[in-house]
Order: sequence, then C-alpha cells, then structure tokens
Amino acid sequence: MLRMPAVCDLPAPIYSNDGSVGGFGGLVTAGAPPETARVGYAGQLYEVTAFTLTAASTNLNEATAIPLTAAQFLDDGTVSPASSVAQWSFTGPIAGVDAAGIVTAANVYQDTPAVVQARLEGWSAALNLLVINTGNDDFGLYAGDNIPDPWQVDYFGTNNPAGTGPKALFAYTAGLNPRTRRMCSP
Ligand SMILES: [Ca+2]
Ligand SMILES: [Ca+2]
Repeated sequence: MLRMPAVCDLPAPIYSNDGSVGGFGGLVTAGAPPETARVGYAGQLYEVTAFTLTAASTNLNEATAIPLTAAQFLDDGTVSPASSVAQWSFTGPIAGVDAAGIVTAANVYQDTPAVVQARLEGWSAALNLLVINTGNDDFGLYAGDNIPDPWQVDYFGTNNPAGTGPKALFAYTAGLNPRTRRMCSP
C-alpha cells in the first residue's frame, strides 16, 4: 500500500517535510527572503571614506603618555575605532607608541615638535604634537647632573660626553664659557 505525503499548509517562513515513501522526495518550502544583514567580513560590506588621527591635546609633556584615536569613517555613516589595529610610526622626541595607540613622549631640553603617523588598509593619517619641556635636568646624557640641559646643549650639542661631569659643572657654577681654552685645557 502506498502512503502519500501529508499536505501541510503551515505559515512558517521555512518549512521542511522530510516524509518520503517509495519514490517521493521530501517537499521543501522556503519563504524567507535573502539575508542582507551586515555581518561577517566587514571589509566586504563597507567602504572607508576617511581615516583620521586625533588626540585630546596636541601638547604633550615630556615623559608622559596620552591616547591617540585612529578612526575609520565608513560609507554607512558609522565610525570604526582603529587605534588597536593601525600601524604606528613617528618622528621627533617620541619614546614609543604602543599597540593600543598610547603615545609616550621622550625627554627634551626645549619644547620640540613631533609627528605621529597611523596607517591602516592603505590609508594614513598624521598628527603634529608638541612635546613640552617641563624639567631642565632630564635630557639624555645630561640628565641628573645638576647642570641645566639647555646650557649643556648650547655649549656642547646633544648627548656629548664632554658636556657633563665636574668640569662642566664647575664652568656652569662659575658662570664661565666651558668652550674657552682655559676651561678646555687639562
Ligand atoms: Ca626636559
Ligand atoms: Ca643636566
């Protein structure tokens, strides 16, 4: 005896009847529309229209850190945070930028400009910073020797071993020019 599949009239958008007897296959009715949700590979679903790099302040005290904000502006009107996925580079007195976009200033002997750049997916953005000199005895080889770093840089340039030590300290304390013959002779 042959059993026929049951006739179903369900309103559900997806209905599957697995019943099969003899040569009859299953009857499937799918009424749901195609999916259009924005899920999965984001890069396939939107276009970047702008890439920006900002900070709460572009003045940064030496040896301190602030977060930088890299952001992708998308064609669907949303903004995607990008600080943790951007690639970072910099010039000037910057000690480093970590993987989260936190920039740390190096020590300086005077207020000094720096530039930080972020790159992502072919886009790049740069931010000009000014590293502020807040202490005068913290710069490179001249740090912690009780001689003001600007004085040392004036006479010896940056990171010159001759610019620190007892002779230099004596010249500074006595108000002498450390580059005169008298000061430079043994
Ligand atoms: Ca300093
Ligand atoms: Ca010093």
